[in-house]
Amino acid sequence: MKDPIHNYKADFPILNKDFQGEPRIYLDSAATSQKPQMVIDAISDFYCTNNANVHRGVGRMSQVATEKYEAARQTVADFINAPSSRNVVFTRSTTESLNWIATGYAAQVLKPDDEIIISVAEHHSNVIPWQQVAKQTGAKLVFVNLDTNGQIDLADFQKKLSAKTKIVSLNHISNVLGSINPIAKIAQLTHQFGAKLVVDAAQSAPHLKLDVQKLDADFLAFSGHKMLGPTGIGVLYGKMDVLEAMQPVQFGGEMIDEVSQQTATWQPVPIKFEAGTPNIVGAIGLAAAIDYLNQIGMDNIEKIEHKLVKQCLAELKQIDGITIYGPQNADQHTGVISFNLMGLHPHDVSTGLDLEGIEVRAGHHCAQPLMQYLGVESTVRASFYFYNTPADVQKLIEAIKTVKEFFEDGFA
Ligand code: C6P
Repeated sequence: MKDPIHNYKADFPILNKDFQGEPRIYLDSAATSQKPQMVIDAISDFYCTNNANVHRGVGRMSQVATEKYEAARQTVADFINAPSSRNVVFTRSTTESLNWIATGYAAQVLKPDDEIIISVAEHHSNVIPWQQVAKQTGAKLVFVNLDTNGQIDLADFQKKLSAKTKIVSLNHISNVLGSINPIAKIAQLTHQFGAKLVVDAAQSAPHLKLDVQKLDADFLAFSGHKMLGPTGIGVLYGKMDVLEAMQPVQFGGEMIDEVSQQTATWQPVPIKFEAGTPNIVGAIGLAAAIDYLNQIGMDNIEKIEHKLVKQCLAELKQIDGITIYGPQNADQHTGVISFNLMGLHPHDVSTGLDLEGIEVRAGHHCAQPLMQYLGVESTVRASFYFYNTPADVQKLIEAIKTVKEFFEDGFA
């Protein structure tokens, strides 16, 4: 277990270096997180000492590679408290997981006039697969609104839930607002109508202790790269009944049981979904990332981020002409803060911050329906992780003030 005042940046080679000769503060972890040396070493060690394909050869290298790949699946299962490693399917990303759920499960069960409920705050990855499935099946896509804190409006949700609802698919944490949805409560309401709940945990898996059994989600999706792991590895968790009912979306080597000229049968869950050579080193890198997160403890990560958010919100609120979107109180907030400055375009603000050595994101954050709902085209978004420090927050605030003064003086 790491000491709570550990200098986390020291574990991340990229955070200890200048970028293009200048110091830089990384506040874009909601887009992708940085990687600790431990993860980089796990990837490099596998390629240097053990590289072989999995689930195929009887050779010892292949056997050890298979053991490591399956151990990584167990590490993920333990991290989210899944009943078994069989509930964990490796995918490429949250996006791929959600697409597979929509195509492999929902498209098989939905009928014309059935309803899928999502929210106005979903990432495009949790909108477009449902639009496609709705078109394909004749089901209707229904949008639930947000309350003043940027969370799912539970009254509106209950109004829209009905016997027609077959799928509810919602984010656990909004990638724009940082608001946390009460998933366990949403699951209880969803299940009263016999519908299935899909949770987009892309922004929660890196930051909160996830317990899929307590949340009672039927499906849950997240990406390795936002939680210190490499890109190209994602997770699709499912309860066994829905995974058994779900059809594979990709076909080929490894996922089959027997193949004849005209027919084929599948391996059991989860291998039936993992056609072809999987991202072996991605899974091993993700397991190393989880080991690192466990050394800190997800509770400590929450505490560190909560302090940063509290400091940042308090300081931002002192800036004239700022609009902060989402919850205004740090207790309901994770480390994602979106804002705009009156009269300034978010892209100009982020370019100004970039020149000040601060990496943030500006734009619609792949959530255009949310931008329409908020009545804006885009926002500036700063997103924190446990490796950020109070000094990083202070530098962000000073840089925002500098950028604001620059533009205001420029236009005076
Ligand atoms: N959000 C962001 O900057 P992928 O790209 O498949 O790893 O994750 C997609 C995704 C799905 N849901 C939510 C809530 C997300 O935040 C994301 C990724 C990044 O906000 C990149 S657009």
